[in-house]
Amino acid sequence: RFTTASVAEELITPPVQISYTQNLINGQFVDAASGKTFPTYDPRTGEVIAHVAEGDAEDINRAVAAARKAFDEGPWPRMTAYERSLILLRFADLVEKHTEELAALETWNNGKPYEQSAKSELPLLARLFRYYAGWADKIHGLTVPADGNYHVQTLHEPIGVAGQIIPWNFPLIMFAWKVGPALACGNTIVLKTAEQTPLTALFAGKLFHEAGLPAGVLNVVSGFGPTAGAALASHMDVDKLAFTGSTDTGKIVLELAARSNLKPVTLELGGKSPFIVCEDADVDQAVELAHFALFFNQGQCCCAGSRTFVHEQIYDEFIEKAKARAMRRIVGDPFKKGVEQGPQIDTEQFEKVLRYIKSGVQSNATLLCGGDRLGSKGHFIQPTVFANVQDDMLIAKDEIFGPVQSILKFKDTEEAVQRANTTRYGLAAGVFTKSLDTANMITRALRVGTVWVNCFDVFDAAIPFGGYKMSGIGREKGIYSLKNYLQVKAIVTPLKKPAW
Ligand code: TXE
Repeated sequence: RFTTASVAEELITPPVQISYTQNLINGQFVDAASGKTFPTYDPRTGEVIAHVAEGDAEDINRAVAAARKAFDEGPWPRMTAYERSLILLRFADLVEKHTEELAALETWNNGKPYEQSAKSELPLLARLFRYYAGWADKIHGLTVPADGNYHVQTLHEPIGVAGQIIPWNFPLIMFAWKVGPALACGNTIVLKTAEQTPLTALFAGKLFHEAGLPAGVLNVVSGFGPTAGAALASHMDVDKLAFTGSTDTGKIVLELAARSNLKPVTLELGGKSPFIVCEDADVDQAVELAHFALFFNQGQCCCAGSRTFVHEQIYDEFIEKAKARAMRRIVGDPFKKGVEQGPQIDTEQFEKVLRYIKSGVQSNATLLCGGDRLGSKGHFIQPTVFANVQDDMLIAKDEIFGPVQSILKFKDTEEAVQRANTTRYGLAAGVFTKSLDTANMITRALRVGTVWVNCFDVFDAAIPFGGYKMSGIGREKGIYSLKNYLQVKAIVTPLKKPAW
């Protein structure tokens, strides 16, 4: 049986009020043009916690017009870079001041453990903005030694109005990955949040204005993908699009961008990341890390280590210990201290995960533990572990996005790498070994954007993140993220002869 904090007992009341539910356009909180609202939920119970303005094409038009004006006429791109960096720093200070409210709101709307929100994600949010504040006044072009008698220089200019569409699994961290580099480079923004988690970005938008951000620079619109999201992706006045979400929707927004004004697009999409445990591994440590790699954030991570490849020498011991670890996982009210796993985000995702579990059983993978929902209300799922998973099973190929670990056996490292690469995705991977030679071989052979060796989910602000293959286009975070939000202008001036 699972040793779970009971999900049936009385739920803790979140220590926060919901203050912002309207769209944030041109520095003002406003109702949707249509007057419509949509409900947002507590995933612990499935109950409505607020009604939020439902933005659609007209609200996106208004937000883009505000962002356009703020870019073309406003002070923001014309301020000194230092002044811009100070606003980002003030925002980071306000995030720290309001950590408890933001963390409570994030957990209430998303279901992730409050301790994770408060102790790891909120500090990272502040850190990301301080990191980008540091870049704001270090962005500059080059002097280019061209043939002929010319003085040639490049200017790195902001690209203009950035359209940004984010998902629900890390609402505030995704806010930071998108908004941070765009603001540091002097752009203006229309951000569309995920329909499941509209609340914290509105709060963060309010704090940005308190920090001194001019009106119209950051506009936040709540709404659905096919209406608000599609309007943003296809808008003629949006100069750049950044998207995080599913691979299928990534294809749609890329097409919308191409068919409208050919705005450049960066995409951060799905994954099926391998976690390779070599024969020299300390089994206890490997089990713990592989468990974290998959179950963190209810398994709702694009980079989740969702294919655990284990060497045959240690396989039997590993699967027993992986099962024991999953059964010790504490599932329950995410506001309760010590809880490791809260509910899945919504009914759709909850049902999707249960369908994949069923498919694993039907395809004869060995169900070691879990396999069902937990409790009778909300979207809680038992930590589930499958052994004897084969490469061609759906659970080994598709992104499940839930607390379902699939363990596969391998004989030698070359085989593991070859199988690890046999996927349409290429977001991330984990390698667990004591051998430097093995680590060097595997890290170079894997076709993925991040390889964590003997660690996982290290998300420092300076480390680039993004996918090979169908996991995306471009990189976020670090120095690499800046070029997504910059245009390069070459200026060529004849020199009076002789040059000197
Ligand atoms: O994703 P969508 P969903 C994966 C994960 C999950 C699956 C489906 O496997 O189970 O995707 O999740 C907006 N035009 N990931 O349905 O649809 C939408 O409103 C413009 C991986 O939530 O991709 C939201 O803001 N925008 C992932 C955002 O796209 C549209 C994180 C993501 O939603 C749109 C989330 C449209 N036509 C899910 N349709 C990751 N990479 O981390 C939807 N959207």
